[in-house]
Amino acid sequence: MQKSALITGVTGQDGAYLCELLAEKGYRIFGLVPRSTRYAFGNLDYLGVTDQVDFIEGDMTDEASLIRAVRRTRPDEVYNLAAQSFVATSWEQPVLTTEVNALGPLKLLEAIKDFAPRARFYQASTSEMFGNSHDDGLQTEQTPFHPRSPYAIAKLYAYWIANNYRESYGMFCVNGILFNHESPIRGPEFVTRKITVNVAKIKLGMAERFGLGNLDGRRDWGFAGDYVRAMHLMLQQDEPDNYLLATGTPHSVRDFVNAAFRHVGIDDWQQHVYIDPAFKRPAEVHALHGSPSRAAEKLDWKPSVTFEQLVAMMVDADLARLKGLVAPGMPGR
Ligand code: NAP
Ligand code: G4F
Repeated sequence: MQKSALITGVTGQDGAYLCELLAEKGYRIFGLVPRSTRYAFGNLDYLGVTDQVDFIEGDMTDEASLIRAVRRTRPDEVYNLAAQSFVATSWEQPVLTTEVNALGPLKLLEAIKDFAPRARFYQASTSEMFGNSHDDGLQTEQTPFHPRSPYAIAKLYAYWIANNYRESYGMFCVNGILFNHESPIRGPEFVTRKITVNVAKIKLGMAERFGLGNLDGRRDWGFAGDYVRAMHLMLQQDEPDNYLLATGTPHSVRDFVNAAFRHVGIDDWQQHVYIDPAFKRPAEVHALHGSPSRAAEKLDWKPSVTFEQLVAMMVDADLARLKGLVAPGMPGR
C-alpha cells in the first residue's frame, strides 16, 4: 500500500531533499506551507519535485492549522522540519524562535496524538543542543546538552517533548540529532553558502571582498542529501529511538573558506575576506564534532560526500547560477 508523509518545512533545504527521496520511494507527500511563503518553491523547483507535493496551508504557530493538516492527511509518517533555523536570528527574535521551534512541535504532537496516533514522528533536533559540551572533543548520543542560544534552547524543549510523548503515550517519536549539513540549496545566510556565493562572485569578477565573523568556529559539515536518507531510515526501525548524524570529520570556517577559494584557483584568499564583528555571536559554539558510529551500526548509514566534494559541489552550483546556467529564481533563495 502507498505510504504517506506529512512534511513541515517542506520548502526548506532538507524538506526539498526529503521530498526527492520520498517521491523516489513512491510516497504520497503532503507539505505544510505558511501563507507568507505559499509560493516560495525555489528549492523544490531546483530538485524538480514541486509537482510531487500536495501543499496544505498551515503554520507551526497556529495549532488549528496543524490539527486540520493532520486530520485531513492522516499520514503514516510526519517529518517536523519546520523551524526558525538560523541561530543568529534567535537572539534577535527569541520569542518567535521559541514559538516555532519549541511550542510548534508540541502542538503538532498533540494533533498527531489525537488524530493520527500511529503516525511515526521525526523531530529535527540539532547538534547545537550540545553547545560546547563534549566527551574528549567528540559528541555522542550520551553527551550532556548545554545549549548556547535561544535557538538551541527551544530545540532542546522539542527534543524532550518528543521523548516524552514516546514515553507517555507510546507514540513512535524519534529525534535525529543532526550536525550541520549543507548543499547547493542551503540558505544564503548560513556560513557555507555565504562563502560559496561570494567566492563564485569574486571568481567571476562580480565582487572583490566579503565579511565574516568567527573564522575559528569548527563544524562537522555533511551533505543534506545524505542526511535525509537517515531521517527516513529512523522511521523504518522496529523501535523508536534517537540517533546522531555527523561525518566525524570537523573543519573550521577558515578551512571552508580556504577550500572554496582553492577550488576556483585563488590562493590569496586573505585579500578577499575581512572580519566583520557584526557576524560574531553573543555566545559562540566553538566546536561541533559528532560520532556517527551508532547510526552506522543501527541504521547502516554513512555519509557519501566528503568535505572537499561538498565545497566543490556548492561552489560549482553557485558559479553555474551566476553564469545564468540555471534559470533565474532556481533556487529562489
Ligand atoms: P531551512 O532551510 O531554514 O527550512 C526551514 C523550513 O521551515 C522552511 O521551509 C520554512 O519556511 C519553514 N518554517 C519556518 N517557520 C515556519 C512556521 N512558522 N510554520 C511553518 N513552517 C515554517 O532549514 P533546513 O536546513 O532545511 O533544516 C530543517 C530542520 O532541521 C530545521 O528544523 C533545522 O532547525 C533543523 N536542523 C538543520 C540542520 C542543518 O545543518 N541544516 C542541522 C540540525 C538541525 P520559509 O522558508 O518559507 O520560512
Ligand atoms: O552556518 P552557521 O550560521 O550555522 P550554525 O550556527 O552552526 O547552525 C546551523 O547548524 C546547526 C546544527 O549544528 C543547525 F541546528 C542550525 O539550524 C543551522 O543549520 O554558522 C556556522 C559557524 C558559526 O561558528 C558562526 O559563528 O560559522 C560562524 N560564522 C562566521 N562568520 C558565520 C559567519 N556564520 C554565519 N552565518 N555568517 C557569517 O558571516
